[in-house]
Amino acid sequence: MNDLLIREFRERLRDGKAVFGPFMKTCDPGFVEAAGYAGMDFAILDMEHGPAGIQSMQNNIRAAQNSGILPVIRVQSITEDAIGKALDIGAAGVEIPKVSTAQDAEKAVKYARFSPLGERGVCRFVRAAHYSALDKDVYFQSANHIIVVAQVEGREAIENIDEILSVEGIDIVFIGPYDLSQSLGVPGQVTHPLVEKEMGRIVERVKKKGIVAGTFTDSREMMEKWMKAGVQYISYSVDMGIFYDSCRQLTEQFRQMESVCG
Ligand code: 3PY
Ligand code: MG
Repeated sequence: MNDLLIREFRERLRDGKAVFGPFMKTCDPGFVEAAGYAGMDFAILDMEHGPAGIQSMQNNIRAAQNSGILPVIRVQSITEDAIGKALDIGAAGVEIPKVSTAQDAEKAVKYARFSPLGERGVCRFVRAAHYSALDKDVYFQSANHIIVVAQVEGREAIENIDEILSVEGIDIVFIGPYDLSQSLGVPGQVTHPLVEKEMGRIVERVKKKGIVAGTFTDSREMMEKWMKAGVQYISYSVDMGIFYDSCRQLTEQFRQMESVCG
């Protein structure tokens, strides 16, 4: 189920192309399916800021696999429980918030990968292992192909960026511009020169290390700016925000029509 999605995703990144997807807070798998049918590459199912619990997430993952969009879970913390459960229900990737030190990055890899790369808790009766229907060797090998995304989003992470980048097993380093802006004293100002300068520096260091850079964008301008800078994992807005924008635009169009027709 995930193998093909992960292979295609990794190939795109290896070819220097960008991948694109939203954060999603929905508890309704239908929205995840719709994002897949729209051709998006990945969905970041958000357990850090979203209300969905692990049971809803399991169905969100089924929907993602059904419509060909890579399911990544943003876990709530760098803990064995949060990371292990997300992978056990079948996430093809985990996105770890607030990775600020090399030790944080090491913990993320340790909890996300089986031996010899890490020490992920083992149970082969979970959805990811097809409830034991998958051959054990196949499961242990294929499970280690999952994508690990480390979010760097504060001053401490900036200070420790080289140490974080030297940890083996991180596929994507993702800059969280909102938390970063707060940490730099300009909360919410994600296009503030101070924030853009630090983001630019991190992107250069990440690329130099041969790691994929990612970030969050919530405007076309931001998306274009960071794609031009070589950011390949582009998250754009949030399901609720996308829905809100659409509703607002339609309402504005309706009000204009009303004033002409009515
Ligand atoms: C941030 O901007 O802080 C994120 O975590 C991504 O939205
Ligand atoms: Mg954040």
